[in-house]
This record gives sequence, structure tokens and C-alpha cells, in this order.
Amino acid sequence: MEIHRYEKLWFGAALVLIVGFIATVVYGAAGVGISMVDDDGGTIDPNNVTDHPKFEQTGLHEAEGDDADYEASVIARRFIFQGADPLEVPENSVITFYITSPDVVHGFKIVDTNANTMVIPGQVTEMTVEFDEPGEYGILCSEFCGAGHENMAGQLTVVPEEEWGGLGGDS
Ligand SMILES: [Cu+2]
Repeated sequence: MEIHRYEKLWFGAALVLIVGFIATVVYGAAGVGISMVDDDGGTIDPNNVTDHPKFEQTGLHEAEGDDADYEASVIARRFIFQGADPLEVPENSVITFYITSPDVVHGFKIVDTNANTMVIPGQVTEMTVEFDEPGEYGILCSEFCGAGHENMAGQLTVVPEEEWGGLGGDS
């Protein structure tokens, strides 16, 4: 069977496009550290979030394991980020966030970083982020959660190492 030269050419071009699209989708889904909210953080009773050991006190704590320098517990609720308004962390630190919601699905996005996660009632979201650039970072909700969604904002300050006064320090 004779296939016309142009037909072969178009067939090849279409094949390149299809492979290209699939490669883009695969890279976007798995290549840049993007993952679904998993159950690593465990579950929690959304009606009694402060009964959970991670959420008895919100804010920055000493880390329990060696995976991070500090832990930060944040309760995202309509329409505030309890424990992250503001949250101060030292430069060059690795922070594991534990985030949960007692009401509806929220988002937790640290502006100007690639840290962005979903916060689901009944679930503890665990996310580890390294901060090496001192400055002020806004935190916003990236999931529409109701009438005050656009006002839901927190603040994360990465304090230069020489100004860091330690946990509960006055820096
Ligand atoms: Cu929201």
C-alpha cells in the first residue's frame, strides 16, 4: 500500500504532539514534587481538633523527629489560619507543617514558594518545607471555602539567622 509522503509527515507530526502532551501531563503530575494529600498525617476528629496532640497548641514547636528543625501546627478554619498569623521561622530551617480544618476544605498556600496544599476536615495534612530566603511571605487559602474566603490570610516571616531569638524569642 502506498502512503503519500505528506500523509506520513502529518502522521509523524501528530504522533510527536501526542507524545509531547502525555510527557507534559506526566511531568506536571509527578515531576515537580506534586502529590496528592495522603494519609501520612493521620486522621483527626474535626469536632475536637484541639484534643489531638499536634493541635493542643498551634504555632511553632520543637520538632519531634530528625526530619525537620521545627514543627508548625496550623488550624485552618473559616476564615483564619490559627497558628500562622503570624508565624516566625528562622532562615535555613526545615519546617514540617501539620494542618487541619474543623469546618470545610481549605487550602494552605505560601505565596512565592511552591508550598501549597489542601486541608481536609478529619485529616491531618503533613507538609515539609525548607526556608532559605528571609522575608515576609503571605499565606492564603487556595480552596474556595465560603463568604470570607478572599479575606482568609496568614503571614509567615523567615527571620535572618543572626536575628533569630529561638522559640518564643523576641525577634
Ligand atoms: Cu478559603
